[in-house]
Amino acid sequence: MNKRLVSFGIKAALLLLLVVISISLVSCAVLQKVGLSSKPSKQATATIGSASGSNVTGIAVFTQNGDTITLVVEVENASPGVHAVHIHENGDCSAPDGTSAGGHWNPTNVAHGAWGEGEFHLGDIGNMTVSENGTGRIALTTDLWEIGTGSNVDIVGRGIIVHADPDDFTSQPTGAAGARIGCGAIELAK
Ligand SMILES: [Cu+2]
Ligand SMILES: [Zn+2]
Repeated sequence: MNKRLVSFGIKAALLLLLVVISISLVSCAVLQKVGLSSKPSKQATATIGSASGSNVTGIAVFTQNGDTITLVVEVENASPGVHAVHIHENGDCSAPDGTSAGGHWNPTNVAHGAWGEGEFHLGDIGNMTVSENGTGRIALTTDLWEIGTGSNVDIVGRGIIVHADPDDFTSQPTGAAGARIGCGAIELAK
């Protein structure tokens, strides 16, 4: 075979290899940015259904990044205004009024309160504002929870509760947040 032809062939092959490597590197980075990486971070989710005769639906997503977990709760068809959101002990929404979810999740055995201020339950997420169109969102990032470890601070198997009223952050042990209008069981994402 012609020497020049062979040399051209090798150069062309190397160039093609370089292009393929670049494309795969870029697409990996893009996929990671949009959260579609083949190796997703640990996640847990809860599908929120209505309770106590409400029409509330929603979703809660817990995503781990290193030592921190970010929770995003989003609801629809809720009454406009301020609604308390908590993690309760049981991932059990079988009772029509949500009472099967038990009390506030409180693995550290402290008083109810406002997140990040003095004593507070590990389930004291806070108050979510629902707008006129019935949608609301609350987010929280913390290193106090774990996902799927089976430890006493593992959020899997617990319940998310959306209340009719705001949390006053002082009344014990519930924050006087009223009826339970939304409930979801927290499960490890597959
Ligand atoms: Cu609650
Ligand atoms: Zn509490």
